[in-house]
Amino acid sequence: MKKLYITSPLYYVNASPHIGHAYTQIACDTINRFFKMAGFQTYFMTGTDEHGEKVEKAAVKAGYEKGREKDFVDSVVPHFKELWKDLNIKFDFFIRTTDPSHEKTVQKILEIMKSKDDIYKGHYNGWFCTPCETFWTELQVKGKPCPDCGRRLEKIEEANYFFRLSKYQDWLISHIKKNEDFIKPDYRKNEILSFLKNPLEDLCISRPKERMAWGVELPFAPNFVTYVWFDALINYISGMGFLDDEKKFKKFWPADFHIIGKDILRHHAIYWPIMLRSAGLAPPKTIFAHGWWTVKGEKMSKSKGNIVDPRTVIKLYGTDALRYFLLREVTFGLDGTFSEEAFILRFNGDLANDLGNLVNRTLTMVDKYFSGKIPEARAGIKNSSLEGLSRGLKDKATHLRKTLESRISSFDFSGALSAIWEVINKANKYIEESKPWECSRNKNTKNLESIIRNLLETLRIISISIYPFMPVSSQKIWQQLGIKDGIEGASLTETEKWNLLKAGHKTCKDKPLFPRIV
Ligand code: ME8
Repeated sequence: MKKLYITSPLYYVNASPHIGHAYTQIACDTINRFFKMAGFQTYFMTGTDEHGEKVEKAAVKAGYEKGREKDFVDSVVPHFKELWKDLNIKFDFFIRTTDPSHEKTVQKILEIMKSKDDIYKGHYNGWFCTPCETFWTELQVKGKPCPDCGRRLEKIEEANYFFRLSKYQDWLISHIKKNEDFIKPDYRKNEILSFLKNPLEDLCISRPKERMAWGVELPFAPNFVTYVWFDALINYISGMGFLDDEKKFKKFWPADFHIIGKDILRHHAIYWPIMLRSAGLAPPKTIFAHGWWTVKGEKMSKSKGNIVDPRTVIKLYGTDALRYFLLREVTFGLDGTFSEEAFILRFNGDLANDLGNLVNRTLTMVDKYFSGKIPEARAGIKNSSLEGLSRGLKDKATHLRKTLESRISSFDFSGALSAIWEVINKANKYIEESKPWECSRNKNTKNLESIIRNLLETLRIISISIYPFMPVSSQKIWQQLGIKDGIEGASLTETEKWNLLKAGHKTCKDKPLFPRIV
């Protein structure tokens, strides 16, 4: 069985999650569900990034004394878990960087690197951005604020430990050039390659405890804790059994997909592969950096007060509509603007009009013409125009799988959804063109059976195909088709088959899936 190991970033627990965080999770969950359905043994890991100065400051701000950071993070983590539940994010493991097994792994990796002389003690003289948890050199900032977030930097001059990034620079450049899927999209790969044209500075990987003690202690220097990024990146192997489950680790490592936002690409595409190389481990196969959701052209941030809270959207319009909008509206990789107007347009157009109506019209006809029972799979009249229309619909629906596979494998969620919508639109058009009401009027039962049957088969294929994106609606359509088993047990291969529904089975028409927003 083919395996797939997919990871999300670990979210900082300094504040509650917003639409941007939900976006990464939904993308990971969709890929995970899709490959599971395609027969892969998948493993999706997510979690929380709990150490470092940013979280420590948030703890103090929330009224926790220094030394009680763990109580603070324990109080925040449930908010993340609850939101993932509300968004239907199905992960295999939730890792916290305060898990003892993770901390042990961090220390083990540090020891391996130290024994290879890849870690040394030096003097740090530069700048630090707490909101980004990033070190900057004088040359990079030239008296300006943080190049990433534009906020004020803190000057740091102190003894610290360093990791020899520079030693591996040539190896990394050649690895990126040789492995075209390593950094995606290609324009992000080019950004990293151009960054690597300048010599890499060694990375400062410690903070002295006297200034910042909320972190994993360096095993060879108890007065220091590990720099939060160095600690957090190691989750991808610590949560995969690097120390305690060799069999699992061998099976799933290297990770297939690290899905991240573009702001944390340098950490993932430069620090992380070099850390792995130093520790004698293989780099991940693909790192995909998606864009940002902005509000009126600005990145969402708590301090700007322009956060879109996913819970509010879910309450108003439902989880599936949010999942659909985020993955359909913007090409994965590019930035997108979140607005209620755009959301409502998609909802009323794609969900209520196209998909919702198709389900509703089809099941209404099953009730009206066949007392709610699935008609026999009969061929219509040979060589008729109906036969041509029906073949067109069947071909489009049963060929969908290949398109979905190629688009989702290249992270083109929007393209995958638009391929599904082509089938939905074709089915709606098929109703107009085949005119089942005329067959009913003319008592042409054979053709009427054939039309309704074809529509039901198309709905069956659509409900499997939308499952990775909209698991709740997919299950609802499945149930309306009268299928008792859960949709999560369905396989993608069933979308290539026709006439699988059992004739005579009762359908269960329900209320509209997506009532129009007025
Ligand atoms: O960076 N639009 O955590 P984080 C889209 N702990 N994505 C957004 C976004 C937005 N407006 N805002 C944030 C960290 N994100 C580290 C990761 S991994 C070992 C450590 C995305 O909570 C962001 O790009 O600040 C990132 O991928 C993720 O949310 C977590 O951000």
